[in-house]
Amino acid sequence: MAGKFSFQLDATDGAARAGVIETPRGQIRTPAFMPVGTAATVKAMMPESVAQTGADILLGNTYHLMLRPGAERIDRLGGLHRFMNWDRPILTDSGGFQVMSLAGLRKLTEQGVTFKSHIDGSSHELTPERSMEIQRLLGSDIVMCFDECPALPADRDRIAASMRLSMRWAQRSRDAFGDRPGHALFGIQQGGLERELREESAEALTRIGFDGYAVGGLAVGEGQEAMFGCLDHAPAMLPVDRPRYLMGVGKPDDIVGAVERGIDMMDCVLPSRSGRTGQVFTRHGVLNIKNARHQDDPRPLDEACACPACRNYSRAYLHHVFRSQEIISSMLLTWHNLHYYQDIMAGMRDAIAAGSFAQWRAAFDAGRAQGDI
Ligand code: PRF
Ligand code: ZN
Repeated sequence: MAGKFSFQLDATDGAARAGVIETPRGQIRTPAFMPVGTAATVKAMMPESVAQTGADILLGNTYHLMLRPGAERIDRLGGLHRFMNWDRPILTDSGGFQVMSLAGLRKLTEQGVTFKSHIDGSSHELTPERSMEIQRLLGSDIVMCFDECPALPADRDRIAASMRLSMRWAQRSRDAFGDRPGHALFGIQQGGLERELREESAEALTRIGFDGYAVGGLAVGEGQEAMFGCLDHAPAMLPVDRPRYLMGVGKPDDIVGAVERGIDMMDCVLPSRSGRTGQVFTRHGVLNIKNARHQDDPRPLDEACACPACRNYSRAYLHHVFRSQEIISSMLLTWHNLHYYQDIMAGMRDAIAAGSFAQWRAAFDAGRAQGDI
């Protein structure tokens, strides 16, 4: 697709940033939260409903789509946007991280990774070159470098070796991606919780040159305090004029803490997955709709929320359909959770633009301290 990809930083407040990514498929307002549409669907949601929650961009997965229905098939059918009926931007993850967390028997070499499908046990290979090809066949707007990362805690030598391999793969990803106007390639910083390794990784990526930079290798078992400790320095190592994407994060307070530390984009399955398990995120904290205390409650999940679940249904109804395992339960709770996440992002964008992020943050904390919800 013709047209260009660009990032404009409009406002900063402390380390927090607000801006806009322009793509041929439309704008992405940052800080942005990307709902996860792993298998060419945000589970339980129509794409037009996802757009109504306020999402500008979705995340898709190389790993899942290459296995089923296959990247070549999606290409023949007109690409991922048309296939899933989402015409706004899509970012695709590159597959390495999902291979390591989901696939059966896997073998990692300099060349790439071979693995067995978690669906049918069939054998596959992913390399930086094949990952770039798959993401091109999908029609991804923001392509991620092929990388690898150890679960934490891991020893320093393991983290360093893995990071250096990912940096060699980043160069191969850059070479294989080529020049594709209107499509972006993001590098992924690794290095665990080690500041020097994060520096080394940021330097390697910056030298290669990318359209955006992700902070990878976090939210892999280290805990929030350690993650924030890393985010206190890692984002500032990356070019100020490019979007910074924190991969696979997180809970509402993780997201707020990440934006506070200079992150522009995030994705997480939490709001959608939790919607299917009855966990509801609100301004006042988390509630579980399964709990018997909701069965006679005529109130909405959150009086201040404008989503269809809150405008049209009581907690009693949502409790009933969850207990009855009715499909509408997943639909309504997912819609609410995604809407709430997008409300958080919009609130932060407005506060950063107004220079009042600290006040917004205090109100966010106060709402959650109210306790009984
Ligand atoms: N790399 C890639 N995808 C990811 C991660 C990573 O480090 C993470 C870590 N939280 C989530 N998803 N490619
Ligand atoms: Zn709601």
